[in-house]
Amino acid sequence: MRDARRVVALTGSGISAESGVPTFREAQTGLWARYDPQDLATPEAFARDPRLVWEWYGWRRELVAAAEPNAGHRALVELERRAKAFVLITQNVDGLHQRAGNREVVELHGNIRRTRCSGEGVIVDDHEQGDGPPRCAGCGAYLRPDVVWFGEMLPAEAMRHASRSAQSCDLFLSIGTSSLVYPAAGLAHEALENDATVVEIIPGETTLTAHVAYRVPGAAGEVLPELVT
Ligand code: BV8
Repeated sequence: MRDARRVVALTGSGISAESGVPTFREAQTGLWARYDPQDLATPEAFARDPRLVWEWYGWRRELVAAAEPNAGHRALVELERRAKAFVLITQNVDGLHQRAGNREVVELHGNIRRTRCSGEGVIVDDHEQGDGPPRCAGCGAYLRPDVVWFGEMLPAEAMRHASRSAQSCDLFLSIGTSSLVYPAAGLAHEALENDATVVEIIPGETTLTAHVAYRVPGAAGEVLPELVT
């Protein structure tokens, strides 16, 4: 990694697992065990049952608020400091990379700590806490988490920046992601098509594994500090 000139890291929920934030497809605990996150993280679910979806995000927000960045997050802060050029792209919505100290984080799927009006799209910082989603004081539409749901477009500028970075890097790290969700999962293939070395850091195999130069099996919090220092 020392002589890589342009490094890109793409992270998924696996990097936050050691901070106590359940990975996206891991069996959810307690009340939420019987729900498939993929069914809840959709505009249709929110339209059908806004209170259920709002409460699911409230539960996740509490988990995120109680979480601390782990050694994996901190290793990427060190990598940003050391690498000649470094771009951190995340699918995660927990804001832990920013809390660890990364200065520039490309958030492809939004951020659970932000709330926006589902009508006007503006970010709403303060709203009353009640059961079920509050309504926008301006237009009366429900407020919603500022995340990208399945079936929704990713933020155009973030995706453009991510794709350009993947196409021009010489080292692409895929960290803690099952590489199932598109278009984010396509970034590693864009790096491969441009002759970058792709390294996957993940405990098990994924659909990407067969295509990468190296897979480093293990937890991000253990592997990354070794790789970066
Ligand atoms: C879109 C926010 C236009 C919400 C999320 C082709 C092109 C474009 C779209 C599609 C396509 N094919 C299908 C689609 C539709 C869909 C999609 O990809 N579906 C998949 C499931 C097939 N994509 C979309 O809808 C996207 N929108 O493209 O719009 C469009 C729409 C429809 C049709 C065509 C075009 C929007 C996708 C964004 C959805 N929102 N999150 C929220 O969080 O509530 S995605 C969600 O999944 C999270 O953000 C999460 O980060 C992301 C990816 O999951 P992972 O992070 O990989 O998590 P997972 O649990 O799967 O894996 C974790 C891994 O970590 C595991 O392998 C585990 O072993 C490992 N691990 C565990 N512990 C550790 C570890 N690794 C390291 N260290 C550890 N300690």
